[in-house]
Amino acid sequence: MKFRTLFFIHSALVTIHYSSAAAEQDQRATDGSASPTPNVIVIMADDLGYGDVGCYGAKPENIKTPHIDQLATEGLQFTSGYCSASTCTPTRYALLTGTHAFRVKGSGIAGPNSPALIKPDVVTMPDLLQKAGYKTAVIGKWHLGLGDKQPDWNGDLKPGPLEIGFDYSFLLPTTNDRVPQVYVENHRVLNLDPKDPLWVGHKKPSPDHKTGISHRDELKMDWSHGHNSTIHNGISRIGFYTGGHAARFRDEDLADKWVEKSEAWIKQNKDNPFFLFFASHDLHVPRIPHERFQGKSRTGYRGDAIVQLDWCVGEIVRILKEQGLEKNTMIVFCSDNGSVLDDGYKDDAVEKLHDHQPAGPYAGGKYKIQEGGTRTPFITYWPGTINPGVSEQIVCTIDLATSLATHLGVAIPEDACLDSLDVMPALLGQEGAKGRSNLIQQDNGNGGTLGTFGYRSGKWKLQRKNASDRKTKMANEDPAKMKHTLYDLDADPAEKNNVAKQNPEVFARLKAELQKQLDDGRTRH
Ligand code: NG6
Ligand code: CA
Repeated sequence: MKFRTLFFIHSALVTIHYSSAAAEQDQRATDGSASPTPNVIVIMADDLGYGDVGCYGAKPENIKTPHIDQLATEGLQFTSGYCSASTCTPTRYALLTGTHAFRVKGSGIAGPNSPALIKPDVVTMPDLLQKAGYKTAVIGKWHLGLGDKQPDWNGDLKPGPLEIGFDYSFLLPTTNDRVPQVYVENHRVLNLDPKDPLWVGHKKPSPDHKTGISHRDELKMDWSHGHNSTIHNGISRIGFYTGGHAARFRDEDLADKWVEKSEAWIKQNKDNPFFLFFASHDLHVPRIPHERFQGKSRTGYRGDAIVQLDWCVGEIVRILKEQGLEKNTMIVFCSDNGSVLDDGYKDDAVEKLHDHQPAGPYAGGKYKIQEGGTRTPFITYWPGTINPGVSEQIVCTIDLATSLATHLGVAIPEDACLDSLDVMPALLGQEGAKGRSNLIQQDNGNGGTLGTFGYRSGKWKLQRKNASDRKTKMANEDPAKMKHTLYDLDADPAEKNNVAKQNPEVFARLKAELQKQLDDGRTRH
């Protein structure tokens, strides 16, 4: 309590200080020094792997990403940029709270009727930015739950983003392979007709309800595993729903909608510092890009969805330029987890892969603790402030909260942002700036602190695999029963050769460091 009170007093002072700075928007950063109050746009791709874009090795004959490549050419491209987990919900949880999701029960992949996972009393990155006078918005995929016990789809969907620091939200509430296919603007389902209420559940609502099993031959994209419940737009999903017909969207239109809403919001807020979390759904399944992008890569809809994502990045830069904001806005481009090919639909991702390497030189991908699970494209861009180049520093999406708050002079309560470190100098590419010395890599995190983890420290990579005890069905509590292995990422980026025996001291040190970070309950001190 004490920290929260102090936090608000301090924040009020910071707000007064920065509202005058806000009036100087146009003059900021003209002398080449980092503006104290840049606009911040976090563009988070969904399931984008390390090798999925041109500047990280994708060949143009497979997938072209000119706009993302340009961001990298004019900005700073990280070779050790990470998200904190290899699935969506925990990475997003950690991005917004600055705390590893495995420390918080129930923060794994959220289901269609998940309640809000970030509780209103948790201090978040948008809270901290609001305290610095920022207007804040999230536009795109949420997948962090809505409502107290479960979403009230026909009423007020709260708590949600507006209760944790966002001034505006325009959401795909879950993830688009899960029901329902409706937009949620602030607290309400957009265009919902009260005469046609929306029902969402996990059981078939009536015997004649069409599903991906009963009407498989009518589907425009077949499923490969799971994803065989309610059908909408010719695609069967995870979960069931009825009603809300006037509110339903077409999958093909999502990217256009995110850009349209972002453009309107940026124009409305351009006279004060703003923070936009642009949460693209590309290239998560079902991969249904707009008709104008279909066939634009030779790697099928998976590649086409990356082309669509690239278009969105170009649009954001266009909007900034048109509004005269590009020199005063920091863009962070990142992903929420690594790559996956077949994630539940038969969209030819495997068949049309050609020689494309979604995870680049790394092993694993989505759901995994190998590098391919969390090491992803990561670019910072701020013309005139960030010197273009390539950085080998280790940075993670979880660090944005503390990095930005520190840059803005906002105090972070001691009991908040427990794992978010200030790596702002590294994000800005300042000379000699260091990123992290180590990083925990989470999978979906169902095991909590008894789970399976990757742990990177310098060039070394520790893998710790924990399975449930066969008799008790509980996760092993004894670290001695967990399987640990060690890899030298410089020599072996694909984590093939366990070198624990050859490096006993490093192995022991990394095991102890990881265990301590799990036991301590925090890594920001
Ligand atoms: C899995 C789904 C997968 C995807 C993932 C979440 C099945 C068989 N698999 O449970 O398709 O939805 O959850 O992806 O249903 S994420 O990127 O949002 O974390
Ligand atoms: Ca994802």
